[in-house]
Amino acid sequence: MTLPSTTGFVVGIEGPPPAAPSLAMSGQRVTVDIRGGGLHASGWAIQGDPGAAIATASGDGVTVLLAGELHHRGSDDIPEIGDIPEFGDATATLTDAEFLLACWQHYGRAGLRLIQGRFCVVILDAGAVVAATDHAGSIPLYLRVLAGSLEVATEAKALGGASAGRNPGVTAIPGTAPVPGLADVRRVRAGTAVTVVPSSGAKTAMRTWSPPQHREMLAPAKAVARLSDALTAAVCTRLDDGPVTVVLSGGIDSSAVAALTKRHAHGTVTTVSLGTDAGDEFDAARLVAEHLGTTHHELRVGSEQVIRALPWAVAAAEMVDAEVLEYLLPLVVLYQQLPGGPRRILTGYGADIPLGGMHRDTDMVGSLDDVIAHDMATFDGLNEMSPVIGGTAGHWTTHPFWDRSVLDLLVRLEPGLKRREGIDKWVLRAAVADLLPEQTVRRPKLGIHEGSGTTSTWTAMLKAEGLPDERVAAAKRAMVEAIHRRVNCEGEPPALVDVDEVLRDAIAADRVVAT
Ligand code: IOT
Ligand code: MG
Repeated sequence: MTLPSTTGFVVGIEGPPPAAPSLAMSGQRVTVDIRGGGLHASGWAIQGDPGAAIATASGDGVTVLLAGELHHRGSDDIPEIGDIPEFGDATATLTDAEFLLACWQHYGRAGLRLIQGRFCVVILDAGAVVAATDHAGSIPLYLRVLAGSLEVATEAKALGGASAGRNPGVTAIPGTAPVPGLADVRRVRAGTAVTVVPSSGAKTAMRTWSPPQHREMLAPAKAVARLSDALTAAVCTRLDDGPVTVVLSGGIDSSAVAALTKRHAHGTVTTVSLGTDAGDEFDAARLVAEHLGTTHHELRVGSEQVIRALPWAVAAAEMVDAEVLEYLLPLVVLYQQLPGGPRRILTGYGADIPLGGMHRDTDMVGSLDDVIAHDMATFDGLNEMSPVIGGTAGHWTTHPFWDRSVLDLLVRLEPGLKRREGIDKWVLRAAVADLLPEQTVRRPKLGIHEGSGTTSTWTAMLKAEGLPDERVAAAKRAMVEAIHRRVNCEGEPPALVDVDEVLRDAIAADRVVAT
C-alpha cells in the first residue's frame, strides 16, 4: 500500500524555524532542512521511516513542499506532456512533488490551475512564497506573516502559541479568511494560490477553481453516463495496488463508492460500518457488503463515547460548526476503532452537497438548486474533508465525490436530474443501479448523525442536565467553541479535555445568560 509521504507540515521561511509542532495531529514528524532556500520545514506522515524526507522537490532554484496526493498518473492524463521538456520521458516515475515542480517550471503560477488532487503545496521561487490549496481546500492551509518572514502550516494550531494575536497588518492578505480565535493566522481559501514576498511584503492571490454557477440541461441518459464515467475515474485514481477500506453506511453515496472500489481495486476491499447503542445502519450496510463480496466489519460503540470524541473532532477540523461536527464525530470514532495499522480509506462524504441530498424537504427543484448553490458557496472553512480527521488515527482518507471532475459535473447538472420522479439524488442512483441491490438503490437518505444517534445522544446528554429544548443548539455551539479555544488556540492536547466538564460549564453559562 502506498500512502502520501507527507500529509501535513509546518514551514518557516526566511526566519527562525517555527517551534516544533507539538500538535502535529497525525503520524510522526520528520524534519528537513533545505539548503539555500531559506526554508525550515517539519512534516508529518502516516507511515515510513522516522528519518524519511517529506515530499519535496527542487530544481532551478525552485522548491516545492507537498502534502497529500495528486491525481495525475503518468502522461496519459495530459496528452501533450511528452512534448514538455520539464517532464522528460519519465513522467510515470515522477513523484507528486516532482510532477508539481515540472508543472510549475513549464506553466508558472498558471500550472496550479491544472493540478488535480487532494493536496496543498508551498512553493518557493526567487524570494516569492506561494501557498496553494486544491480546488476544495481539502487539505487546509494556514499562513502567519511576521516581519520579513512567513510561516505556513496545514494546521492552524501549529501557528498559534505565544505571539498569536500580535500582528495587526495580517488581515490584508488576499485569498485568505480569518480563523476564529487566532487573530494573526489566516486560512488560504479553497481553490486559491496566495503569493507572498516576505522581503517586500507584496501579497497577491489567484483562484484556481471556483464552484460553477451555471447549470446544464442534459438528456438524463447522457448525464447518467457521464457521472458513471467520472465517478469510476475518481475511484480508480484513488486506488493503489494494495488493500483499501470503504466506510459504508449502506446509503447510496458510500454504496456507490464501495461498488466501484470492489470492481476496480487490485487488493482486498474491506468495508466497515459503525453503530452505537442509539442506532445503526448495519442491515443496510451488510446487504451491500454481501452483494459486493467485500470483507465486512461492524463496529458498535457507546453513543456517549461518540460525543466524548468532540475534542478530537474539533482538533481535526479546526472549526466551530456544531452541526457539521455531528457528521464528523462518528467518523472520528470509527477511524480510531479500526483494527490494524494505517489504511487507505475511501468515503462517500460530500455527495449530498452538490446533489442536494441533505434537503429532503425542499419541494421545488428551483429551491433545491438554491440550497445547492448556498452549500457550494459556504463549504470553505468547514474542513469536513481534512485528512486530519482520519490522520489522528493514522489513516489516509479520500473522498471521490469531491474529486474535481466529479464535483464540476455534479454541481452543473440541472436540479431536475438530482430530484426526478420524486427520487432524491436520482442521477447517482441511476448511475450505479446495475452495481447494487435494488433495495439499496431505492433507499432514502439517512444522515450519519441520525443513523448513529449522534444528534439525539448529544441533545439527551444536555437535557439530562436540565437544559430546555430551545437552548440545546446554543449549548452545543458553546461547547464546541470552548473546546476549539483550548485545543486549537491554546494548544491543549485533546486527550486532556473532559467533555462532561465542558458540557456542565456550557449549561452553567447558559443559566447565567437565562437569568
Ligand atoms: P452521510 O452522507 O450520512 O455520511 C457521509 C459518509 O460517511 C458516507 O458516505 C459514508 O462513507 C460514511 N458513513 C456514514 N455513516 C456511516 C456508518 N454508520 N458507518 C460507516 N461509515 C459511515 C452529512 C451526512 O449526512 O453524512 N454529510 C453530508 C453533508 C455535508 C454538509 N456539509 C456542507 N453543507 N458543507 C455529505 O455530503 O456527505
Ligand atoms: Mg451521504
